[in-house]
Amino acid sequence: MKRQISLFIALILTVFITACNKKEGFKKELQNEGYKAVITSNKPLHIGINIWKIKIYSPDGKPLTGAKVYINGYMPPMPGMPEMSFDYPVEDKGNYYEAKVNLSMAGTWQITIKAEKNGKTTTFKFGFNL
Ligand SMILES: [Cu+2]
Repeated sequence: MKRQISLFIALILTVFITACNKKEGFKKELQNEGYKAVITSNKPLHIGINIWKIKIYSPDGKPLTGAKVYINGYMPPMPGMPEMSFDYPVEDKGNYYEAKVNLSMAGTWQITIKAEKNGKTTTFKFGFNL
């Protein structure tokens, strides 16, 4: 009976851990000139609106708060389709920034994040295939 109970608990834990892993979502770290941007999302990259939590750190390691943050999504031209470029809304949430990134279709995306504070602009870039 004890053995059955521990097997049952092991099974529950396995299911739980698997479910958690599936929910892991999306995480990306970017660096430029000592600045760092960490993007996290509850959901993996998907077609539609992706909600990204973006934390930006200055070279001293402290969160870069009160910056003006811009995010652009660019898709190069595809056969039968011109290039596309979108500026996404970004909200300042205090110690992080929240962006609603609408990835409107499958294909190659290039993301540019700009953080501007006190006349200094730092740019982060990355790309992926959706
Ligand atoms: Cu396209």
